[in-house]
Amino acid sequence: MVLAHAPLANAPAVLPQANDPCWCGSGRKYKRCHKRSEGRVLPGVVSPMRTLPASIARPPYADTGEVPERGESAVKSPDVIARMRTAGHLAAEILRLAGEAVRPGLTTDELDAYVHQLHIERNCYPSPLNYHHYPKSVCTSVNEVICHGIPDSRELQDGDIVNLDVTVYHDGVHGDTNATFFVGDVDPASRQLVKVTEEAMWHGIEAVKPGRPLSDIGRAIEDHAKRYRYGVIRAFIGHGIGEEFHGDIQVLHYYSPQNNDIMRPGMTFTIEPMISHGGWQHKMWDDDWTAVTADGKRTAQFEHTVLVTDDGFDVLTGGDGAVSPRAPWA
Ligand code: HM4
Ligand code: CO
Ligand code: CO
Repeated sequence: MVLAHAPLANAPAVLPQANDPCWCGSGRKYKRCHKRSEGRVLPGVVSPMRTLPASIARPPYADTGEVPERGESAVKSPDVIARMRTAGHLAAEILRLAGEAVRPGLTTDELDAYVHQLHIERNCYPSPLNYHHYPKSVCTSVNEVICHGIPDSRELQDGDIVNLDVTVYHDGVHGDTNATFFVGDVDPASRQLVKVTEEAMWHGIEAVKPGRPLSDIGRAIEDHAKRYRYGVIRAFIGHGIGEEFHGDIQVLHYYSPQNNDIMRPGMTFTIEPMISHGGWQHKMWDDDWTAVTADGKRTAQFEHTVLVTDDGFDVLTGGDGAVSPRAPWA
């Protein structure tokens, strides 16, 4: 088994045809052996957990990694909403600054160190850190990694796409936003995937309206993805958010008639579609966090935290200074 999965660094410059014997000497067909892992993201080394100054207020799970049972109501008070607006702006600013730092050669762990520092400077706790024992302050998901990629020693490569998912905890509430960034020169097909995914998120946001079922959001997202024959990832969904990082509300990114809870003014949740060049199926790395497409095709994601208002929506992580401030056509 070890030989059959020898490091890719041993691969020859000229690779075999799919049905020829693998270069590694396993005796198996190349397509049944090392072709599977070629061009795939490989796990690197994860550095020790970072610490924060004692002055920064911590969510309930920060010390133990255990998340208390959920109990928050879906409709938030004006006070919670006001604090979420501030948290949302801080998350949006950190995401923009982190995205501006993306370049070939930077490791995702170096990005994590920078994002961690940006939180400290803004009196924020990075919500992912120790949430269900997640070991880092941001999720960094490269190419076929769908979400929850753990920052490690892997260097970003020219041509990669990388999603940075930032959630801050500030003044007792969370603000959650993410975007997909280009590393150097990216191929046209990947650029289109990223553009269409951002558009799909905005189609979902524009479907937010009190009195309507949550399923309107998934329908709008799925319809847009289908126009390009892209896949909508099913296993990861938008969620309620507020004093809890992940609340009860579930926001599917594809159409399901069961997703029929009615949107009410004061509800807050995320819309965060993951869209792929291939199928919707995923698999997990052995770290139990990193989700990748089963077919190895690239995926992109964008996310905002939204509020249902009396006549539509308000984007708590949007506006000037956000990576994706508003619908491109609005
Ligand atoms: S944990 N990001 N995301 N994401 N979790 C560390 C970084 C994380 C999540 C997550 C998207 C949707 C849902 C969830 C979630 C439970 C079921 C425990 C409430 O964890 O819903 O977690
Ligand atoms: Co998540
Ligand atoms: Co989220």
